[in-house]
Amino acid sequence: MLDAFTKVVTQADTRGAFVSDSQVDALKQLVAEGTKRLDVVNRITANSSAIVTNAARDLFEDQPQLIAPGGNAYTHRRIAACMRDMDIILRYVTYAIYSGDASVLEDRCLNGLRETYGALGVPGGSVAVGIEKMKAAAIAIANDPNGVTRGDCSAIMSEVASYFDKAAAAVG
Ligand code: PEB
Repeated sequence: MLDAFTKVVTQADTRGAFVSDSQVDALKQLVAEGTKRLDVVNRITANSSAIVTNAARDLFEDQPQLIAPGGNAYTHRRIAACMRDMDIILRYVTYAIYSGDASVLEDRCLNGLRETYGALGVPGGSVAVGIEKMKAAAIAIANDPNGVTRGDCSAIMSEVASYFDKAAAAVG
């Protein structure tokens, strides 16, 4: 598992080089903007149950076949497993945002997930739709200008979006 700092160090070490000026500048920027990152993580974390539940409710409304007899989320046991999966994915997305690097999400959550879903008969495309719904809700919550110092959050928001997109692409 890497973070934005260890990634730069690992890459430099592979080349046997010092960390470059442009890499130092990028890390300086990351530190300078660090409060935005932590605010985003805090907001998503504090609202995680609502984000998961609303996304699942929306998904089942759009794709009612999932919860109909024969659907992969039919019976409460499977609905619970489905919501737990969405919660796990959201949790790993928050770890990626926190560390400024996708490797924790990739290595510990997404690696092999497509194959797992294939073996279980879980429709990956539907999971991807659920993830995109969580993305929309998470960004709406994280990007709310009320209650925080206002500033330009476009860079952190596109970074956040990229982690959700990565998760959706890994299973969809
Ligand atoms: C991944 N999901 C399921 C299982 C595993 C995962 C390993 C099998 C074991 C179990 O049931 O607990 N576990 C999960 C994950 C990590 C992990 C992400 C990452 C670290 O360790 N079914 C649907 C929806 C979708 C869904 C589209 C959006 O119709 C999910 C939710 N996952 C789903 C369901 C099951 C499951 C298991 C319903 C249960 C399947 C079954 O038992 O038949």
